This record gives sequence, C-alpha cells and structure tokens, in this order.
Amino acid sequence: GSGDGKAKAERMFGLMNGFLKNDPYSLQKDILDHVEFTVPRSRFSFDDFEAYQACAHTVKDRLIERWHDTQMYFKRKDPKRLYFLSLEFLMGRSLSNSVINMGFQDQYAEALSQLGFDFEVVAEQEADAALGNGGLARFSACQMDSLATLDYPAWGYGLRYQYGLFRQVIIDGYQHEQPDYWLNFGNPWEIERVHVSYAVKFHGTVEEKTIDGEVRHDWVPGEMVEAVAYDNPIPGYGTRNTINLRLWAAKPSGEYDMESFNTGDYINSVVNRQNAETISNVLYPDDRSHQGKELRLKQQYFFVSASLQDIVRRFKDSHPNFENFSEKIALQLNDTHPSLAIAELMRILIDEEHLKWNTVWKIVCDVFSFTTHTVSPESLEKIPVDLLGSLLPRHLQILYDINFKFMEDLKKKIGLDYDRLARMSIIKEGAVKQIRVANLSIVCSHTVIGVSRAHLELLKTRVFKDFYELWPEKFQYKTNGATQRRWIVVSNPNLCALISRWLGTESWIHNVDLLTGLREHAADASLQQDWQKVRRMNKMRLAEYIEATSGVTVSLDAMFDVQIKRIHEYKRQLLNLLGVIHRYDCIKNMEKGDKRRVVPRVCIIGGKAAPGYEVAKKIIKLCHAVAEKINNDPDVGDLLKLVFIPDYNVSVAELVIPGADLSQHLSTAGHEPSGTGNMKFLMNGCLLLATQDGSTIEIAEELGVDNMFSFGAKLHEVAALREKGLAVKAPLQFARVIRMVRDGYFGHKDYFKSLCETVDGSNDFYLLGHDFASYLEAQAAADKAFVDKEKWTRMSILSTAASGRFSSDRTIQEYAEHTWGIEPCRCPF
Ligand code: H53
Repeated sequence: GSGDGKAKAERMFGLMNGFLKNDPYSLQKDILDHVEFTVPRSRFSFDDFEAYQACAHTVKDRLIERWHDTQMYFKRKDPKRLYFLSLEFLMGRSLSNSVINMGFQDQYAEALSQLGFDFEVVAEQEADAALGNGGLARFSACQMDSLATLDYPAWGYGLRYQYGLFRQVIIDGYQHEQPDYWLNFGNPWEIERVHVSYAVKFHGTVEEKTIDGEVRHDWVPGEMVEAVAYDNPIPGYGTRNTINLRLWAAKPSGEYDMESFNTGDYINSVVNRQNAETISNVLYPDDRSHQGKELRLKQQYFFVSASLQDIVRRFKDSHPNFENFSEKIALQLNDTHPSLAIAELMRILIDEEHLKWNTVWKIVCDVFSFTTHTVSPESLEKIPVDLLGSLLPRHLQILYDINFKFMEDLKKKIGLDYDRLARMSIIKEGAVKQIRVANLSIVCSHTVIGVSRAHLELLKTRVFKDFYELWPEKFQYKTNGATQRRWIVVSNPNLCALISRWLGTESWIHNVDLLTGLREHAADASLQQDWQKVRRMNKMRLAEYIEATSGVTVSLDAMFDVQIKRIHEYKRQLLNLLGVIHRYDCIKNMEKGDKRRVVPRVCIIGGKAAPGYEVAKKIIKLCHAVAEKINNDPDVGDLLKLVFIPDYNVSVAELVIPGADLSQHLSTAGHEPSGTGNMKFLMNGCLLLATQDGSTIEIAEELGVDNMFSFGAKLHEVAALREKGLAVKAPLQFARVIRMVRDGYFGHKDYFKSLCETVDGSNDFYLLGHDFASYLEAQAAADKAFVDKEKWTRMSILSTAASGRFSSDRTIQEYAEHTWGIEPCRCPF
C-alpha cells in the first residue's frame, strides 16, 4: 500500500548520506576506498596506475549521480530529444576532462598531492578510448561535449569495439599495426547495463500473412545476437547536466538455438554462439573506402537496431501512441554509416507496432537529418543487394518499396529522364546491384548537411547535384567545430589561465565568442611576454616527448612546424616532405656564412595510414628515410630536424598542438570537406600554413588571410589544371627533389619508385608539382615572420582571438536551432 511506500521512501532518505562530497578530504577517503575495494590494492601500497584507476572510479561515482539527476529531469520534462547515431567516437582520455567539466580540478589536485601523487602524472596513466579513425570520429566526441555543456537533451549511440583503432608501431621506418585491446585493464568510465539488452536479428526469411485484411510481414531470423548497453556519462562544463553515450556490445543471445543443442554437439554449439561477439570486436581502420564486407554491414545494423529498439522503448514508456513521435525525437545520421536506421525504424513501426506505411513514412521523413562528410562521389558507401538481401531480407523489401515510391514521384516531377532517374535511384543497377546508401539517406532525411561552406558548394555542384536541383531547400551547411574545453582548458592549462587573466573572466570557456576580447591586447608587450613564456613551456614539454619517442634532441629556438592527421594522398604529407628535402638541399648547398640566415626548424609529422593503403605507408617510410639522413648530417645541425611522432592519437594531439608554432593543412583545394585540426591549432595560437580548402577558407575570413600563410591552387583552378594534365609545368626545384628520392639519395630506391610516380607529370592528380612553388613561397613567408618575434606573437594572439567561431558549441547551437529543433533542458543544481 501507499503507507508502505512512504515508510520505505523515508527509510531510503534516512539511509542516504546526501550527495557525494567533493572537498579534498572526502575525495581522499573515496579514492582510498576504491583503492582497497575496487582496484583492489592496499591503501599502503599502490602505484600511479592504481591511483588513476581509483581516482577514475571516484569520478565515475560523481558522474553517475549527475547522470541520474539529468536523466530523471529529462524524463519529467519530456523535451524533444536528439539521438546522435555514429559508428565512431574518438573520446581519448576522460579523467582530466571530466574533473574539469565538473569543476573539481583543484580539489582533486590537492587530494592527490597530499597522498603523494601528482594529478597530471596520474591522468597520463589512462589509455585512450580510440573508437574511431580520424576527423569524423573526433568531431563526434567534440559534439558530445558541446551537447552536454549547452544542456541539450541528447544521447549518443555507437558501438563498443573491443579493439579500437590499431596502434601504430614503427619498425625500421615502416608502419606496423598492433591491436588496441584497450579494455585489457578494465574501463572505469563505462557502466555495464546488463538489464538493458535487445535481440538483434540477422538472416532468415520473411513470411507474409494476412491478418484482418492487412498484409503483415513476419521476419523469421536465422541468427540472433544480443546487444548489451554500456553507458559512458558525458559531463557538461559548468552545468550539472550529464548526458549519455550508449555503446552496444554483442553477446550471444539468451534465446538458445534448441536445434543444434539437441543434436548432441554441445561443444560446437557453445563455440558457435560465442561467434556472436565478433560483431563488436574491431573497428574498421579504413575511413574512406568501403568494401561491402558482411561483418561491417552487421556492425552497422547491429548498432542501429539496438539503438532504435531502445529509443522506441523509451518513447513508449511515456507516450500512449506514436502521434507525436517526430515532435519528441530527432535522429541524426553521422554520415551514411548508420543509415540502415531508416529501414529499421520503418520495420519496427510497421511490422511490430502495426502502423500504416504512409504514417510511418511521414514520421521517418520528419525525424532524420543527415550529415555527409564526403567530397568524392566514388567513395560514397554502397551495399551489394545480394549481401543485404541475405543478411536483412525484410530491410531489402522496405528499401525496394521506398525506392519504388520515390521513383514514381520523381517521374512525375522530372519526366522520363532515364539517365537522371538511374543516377538518383537508391538501387544502382548493373552486374552487381547495389544500394546507394547516400541516396537513401537524402531521400529519407528532412535536411542534408555539409561540414563547411565550401563542402556544401561541392555537394550542390558535384556530389549530389541531381538531388540539389530536386530539393534545394534540403541542403545546408554547418561548419564543424572543436570543443575549447578539451582543446584549450584540458590540454593547455597555462594558456587557459593566461586568457582568463587578460579577459578578466573564465566565461569564454562556455561562451567562446568572448575570445575576440584578446584582439585589443594583441600588441600589448606584457601580454606578449606572458604569451611567449606559455608557448615556450609547451614547446619544452613537446621537445621532451620527441626526445623520448624518437631520440632526437631539438632546439626550443627552432620553429616547431607540425602536420598531424591521417596519412592520405590528398592531405599531401608528401608535399611537406618534398619541401623538407628542398630545405635540406638548400642548406647543403649554402656558403657557410649564409647559414646564419636560415630560420631553424623542427618539422614534425604524425599520423596513421590505413593498413591496406600502400602509398600512405610509403609516405611514412619516406619520412623516416629523410629524417635519418637529415638528423645525422653534421652540416645541418639544429637548422633542420625532421621527426615522425609514432602512434598519433587524441592524447598525443593534446600534447603536440599547444607546442606547435606553425601547423600545415595542405589538402588540394576541393578535397578536405572541412578539417578540424586547423581549428584546434588556431585556438592554441599556432599559425596556419594552409591551402584555401574546407573550413580553412572560413578561418581565413575570420582571421584575415594576412594572419596566415596561404598558398596553392584555388578550387576553381583545380579542375582546369587537371584538364590540362601534362601541360601543367612543375618547377625545376620540384623535379630536383623528386629526382633525389628516385635516385636513391635516401636509400630504398626501388621502394620509393612507385611513390614518385604518383606525382609525376599527368599522374599528379593532387597537383603537388603545380602547388610546389607557391608552397615554398608560403614557407619563406613563415620563416620571415618567425624572425620578427613581436609580429609573430601578435599573429599568434590574433589566431586564438579568432577561434571563437570554430567552437563546436557554435556548431551544435546551429544544429539544435535549425535542424533538430531541440531546446536546452537544464537540470537544476
Ligand atoms: O570528417 C571531418 C572533416 C574532415 C573529413 C573527415 C572524414 C573522416 O574522418 C572520415 C571519412 C570522411 O568521409 C570524412 O575528412 O575534413 O573535418 C569531420 O566532418
């Protein structure tokens, strides 16, 4: 009865100690408790790693409190919610970020120091969560931080890979891949929800039945896998709101396959069941090509099906019917990877909830928005129809139905233009029939979003031209962003403090537009001095790291010149290397006296190559071969060093970016959809040397192109240059450095032959030859500016001051207002 309930509640409150306390003394007690009972070790003897584990558990306890409050508050207020579906999240480390966002930084530092530990050292024990490849995945992580900080009622959904992105090990200058078994020592940040699990079906057949005069589809699966939820709390900065990143792990289904168990082959039956877990085993390490592999398709469907079952279940918990589904839910497709969600939502609502096709179609078209991160039509994802039909027979039917209706409508609009109909069809006809996942996503989403202004232009004119002409109002852009919490506050604490001191407030941490306030001080001698001091300290940290990882000693007076990102031909790390070779060649041929005028450089390159990407792997080897030669040449000394930083990941970026003087963003115009690394460097006062591509165009507008070093063919010139082919002349210096590589000046002559051919004459698709001269000019301009310390520091301060627009807070606000229609829902403290 209710009397019992009341007594019980009173008892519960009586037993409750109030919220966890966050003063240093309470933190110490909690840390030691976790040392003894969770880790478990003796409180009289534990090391940095164990201190990290215990600390992480105390943070998690506090996150859980806030998580519960937030979710309860969302449930009570029932606002429209956003679900962000992404197959990749590059979260990196969590300890510092969580502690800072929750506002317990000083308390933790003090608590640990009294126990004889250093917070920074303890934080460095954490392994990166690398459940993603590159820009797309890190952007997802930044968006989660902004969603939480801006109090949006949002959740992320993804896959809990056992193995994250491979570890890059360099042996003899070659990249080798090693598995990243990041869960080996446990993951204190996740909450396993054994009771939140869903069956996900595969294979089998679809039976049609007529019930009450209506055709029903009954999918009888051939395989079932259980999806178990693991929740990762995401704390906002300066708010109690803590949102959720729910990742699914595959487990053998609880429903036994009686058939095989009864045949007496018990051992094999158990072993087969275990195969279910392979679905969430490993992240695909290739971010741009899709090979139509069954396992990949299974991953996509697995995470999408579990997420939608979860979303529909939550909706049904507090709504009597589906009438206002699309007023309460926004579903964001992060690229085409989660696009089977469209067919899955239709299947659930039609086959399981028995709604009518037209009702469901309306819902689907109202809830989905789709962000594409691609510029080249060739790399758009396609799924072989046979594969889909065998794995997801019911979904194939649904896709055919969607396409049939779409084609009929389209004929009415554009007439019988069969070429265009064939191009726009969701099904690509041909020897191997395929599903065009992008076409599906466009047809079924209310908005299609590009990741920068330039990217939208390419979508309109190249990638999705036909669709743009059909539905111009569907197409928009939201320029990417990065979170200043991780990329300034966590990774550059000294700069953070300096900024707050000069702005007289910390509010820029959640209102980043305030950074423009630095502009008026850019020439102030005293700010400049502090600024230089902070930057030099960061360089020192980086220099120590370089020495430890590559054995090269570098001078802090040199310009630290950095290019870190995935290795891709279009990103032109090769252009960088050829520039370094040219610089080396110049130094070698100089009179002794002239060397005094050389601006010393430390050229730093880092990034992973997809395991099957041969050209990219050769670029890594070339970097090592050139480094070997230069770094050991007594004629060069500190004037030039070349360093490859191995195993580039989020935490390496946090160390490298604050210590960079110059950063390079060299993509051939029209090839980088946006780019977000450039924004992180900008925030940290690093000058950019870059082409006019992707988001760099917008950075140049904000910053003034005179405050960066811009070079290279512009977008409108690229197509014409390619048409000219052989007639595009590369400068003599270009031919010379290529010849050095080809003739074996750096050894490995045969191995580098094919690499040289990729940039030879008419093969030079990415226009390295054409852009080389202007690249060298931009480099010379950077040298010249670096010598003038006052000017350089001013440019550096102006860079940080201009970075406000490139916060993911701005991006998320734009999405929230214009695309998702969600509003802040702030949990009271
Ligand atoms: O997505 C980033 C962009 C960046 C773009 C990147 C990306 C991937 O990381 C993987 C696949 C893909 O098609 C695109 O290259 O320019 O900033 C986030 O939008």
